[in-house]
Amino acid sequence: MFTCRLPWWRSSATCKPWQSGGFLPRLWERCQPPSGKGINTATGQGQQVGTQEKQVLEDLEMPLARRETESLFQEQPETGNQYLEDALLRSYLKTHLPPKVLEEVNRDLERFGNRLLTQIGPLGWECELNPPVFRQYNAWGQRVDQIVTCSAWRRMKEIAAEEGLIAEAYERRYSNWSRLHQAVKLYLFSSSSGGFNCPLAMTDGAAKVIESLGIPGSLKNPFDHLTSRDPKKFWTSGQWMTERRGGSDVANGTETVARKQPDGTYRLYGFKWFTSAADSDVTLTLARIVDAEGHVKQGSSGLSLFFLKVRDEEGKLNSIQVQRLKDKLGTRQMATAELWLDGAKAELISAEGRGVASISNMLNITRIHNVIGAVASMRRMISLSREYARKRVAFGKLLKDHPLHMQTIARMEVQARGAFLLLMETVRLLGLAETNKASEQDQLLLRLLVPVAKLYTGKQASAVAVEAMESFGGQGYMEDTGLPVILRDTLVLSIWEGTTNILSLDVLRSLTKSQGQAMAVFFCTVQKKLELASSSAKLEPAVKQMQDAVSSLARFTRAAGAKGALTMELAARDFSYSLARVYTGALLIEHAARPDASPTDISAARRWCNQELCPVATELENSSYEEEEALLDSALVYEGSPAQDSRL
Ligand code: UCC
Repeated sequence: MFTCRLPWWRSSATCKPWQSGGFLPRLWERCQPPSGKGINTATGQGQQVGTQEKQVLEDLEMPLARRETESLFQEQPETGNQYLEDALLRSYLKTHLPPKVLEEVNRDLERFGNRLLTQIGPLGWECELNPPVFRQYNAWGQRVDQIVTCSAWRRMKEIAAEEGLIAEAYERRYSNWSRLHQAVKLYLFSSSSGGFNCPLAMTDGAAKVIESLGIPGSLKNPFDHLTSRDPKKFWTSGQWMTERRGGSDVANGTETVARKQPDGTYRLYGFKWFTSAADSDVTLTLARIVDAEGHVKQGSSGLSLFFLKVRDEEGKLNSIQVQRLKDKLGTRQMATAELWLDGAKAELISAEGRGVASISNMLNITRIHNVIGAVASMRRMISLSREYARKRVAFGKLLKDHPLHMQTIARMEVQARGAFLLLMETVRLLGLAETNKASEQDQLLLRLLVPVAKLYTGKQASAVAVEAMESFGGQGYMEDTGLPVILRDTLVLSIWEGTTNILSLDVLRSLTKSQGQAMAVFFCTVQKKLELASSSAKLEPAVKQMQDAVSSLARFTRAAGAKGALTMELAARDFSYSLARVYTGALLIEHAARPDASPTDISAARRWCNQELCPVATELENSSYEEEEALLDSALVYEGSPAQDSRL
């Protein structure tokens, strides 16, 4: 089953049997339009039945037709070593890493690129074909609540440890560049990981929370496990935040309570509605502590953060019941469960009532992982689309020779490049912050860029995945090509870890908390990057467009100060998009202003800056937000619906 359904771009790794005439090429064969020759298409009215029968018999024999059809096999688009094929990644590393670090990282990534191709990619596909199953009872009617994962999934965990996909960031052997090295490995890993990037995101987030708490004694052992390179020792973590009443509104939606025990630990009671990678070893979760009178405090300040092991030493669940696995559109390789906590033993790890603030350290890391997933997904889809264009003939020539087709791919490429540089910038700042090398400005910028990058790249990735799928025509819609898997797994990126609107409000939160300083740092940083390009004639139009956008953004921020909270809320998404486009524009220009920049770097920067860079200013100038306030959008949306109709 496995070998038959491997998607074609992974073929170079394991599919030698069918590459030379196995099952999959026949699927392609069936998808080809019938050849004019050899297959009888001329069954006109006047045709004699006898002639038809003769023709059918001939067709069944099909000596010529088969030869013809076989020559019409579509050659498979294949990607090679992802690292070696990623010119932008390589040029970024060359530009930013110190030479000694570059040398080592380069070697590691080239080796890793080969391992992805030969071993990890096929395992990832196996994970897709063998999603987890839930076994609630054993043969004797005893409740076992087992989440059964496939061997490839478990192997992926070992590989993650061997490759140091978490450890790299915490060992800091390259100081501030370690975080970037880790992020690049995760970026290469993501699209081949069979969904294992999700538990790694949360594991990284948990390690980050523990580290930011100063690795208290009780968490030293878990921290060592979470950051281990030893496959036998490595643990993954969950992040159980979402309950029935609130995925976004965690502060009001969390019903789980924590009862203190005589030994100082807590027992948790509640229902967690989405728990991703529910097969993880440990988790962080929020709950409300019950006081001596049996009361809990509602709202955000009633929430505290807990650490717990999912199973005990014997492998028995920690007073947790699995209700069921979620039936999701995508990320089906990974078990997402509904869990009852029925007295799960846990350790309080935040100050009481500081649960949200503490877990936001985890959120900011998982949001960066989300960006990694988004950029990786775009890169994979574009690589495949580009390869296909080199091999597929339509209207008498290769797709790559059709200007309109190539324009479409080029537009996707511009998006992916921008998103990649935004990711690298965010991770670069994170690396500085984690090695005490970040200035206060760097930290403010990092806090602002995480939600901006998460919300913007999530949307970009969804759009690019849909567009890239279309570039394969009908083949893109076929399950056994593997493309629908990428699309489904991409669509979650704008939802989990905070939806686009929630993240837009987080952008405002970060600005408010810094009392506007983050915005000042943003402008200053963009300006510096633009100055680097001031002597480049080729970049002049892009720089001019950016200067105009920066002026518009500055005008908006000045005007926004005088507007009410409602206007700012209505503007939050457009504002966040504007920040993303302006900052990304500055990064693309900076990259294109390097002495050894390629024509592609320059073209990407110019094309990026050709779009509307500051939509929020346009909307404000058109009085859109005022109009929306006055019209009350809910009235517009519900006009004529039964609930609004007073006669009903
Ligand atoms: O769990 C999920 C799926 C897991 C899968 C992960 C895989 C991802 C990897 C992908 C790889 C391809 S999905 C569930 C995720 N849930 C969310 O993202 C929650 C969404 N909701 C929010 O983010 C909300 O904005 C809340 C929960 C943060 C709002 O809470 P509050 O309590 O109403 O917000 P407050 O009162 O404004 O903030 C409380 C404190 C404040 O600090 P103090 O008290 O010092 O002023 C805030 O500044 O928390 C601080 N805070 C933050 N600090 C809030 N958010 C942040 C932040 N992002 N960074 C720093």
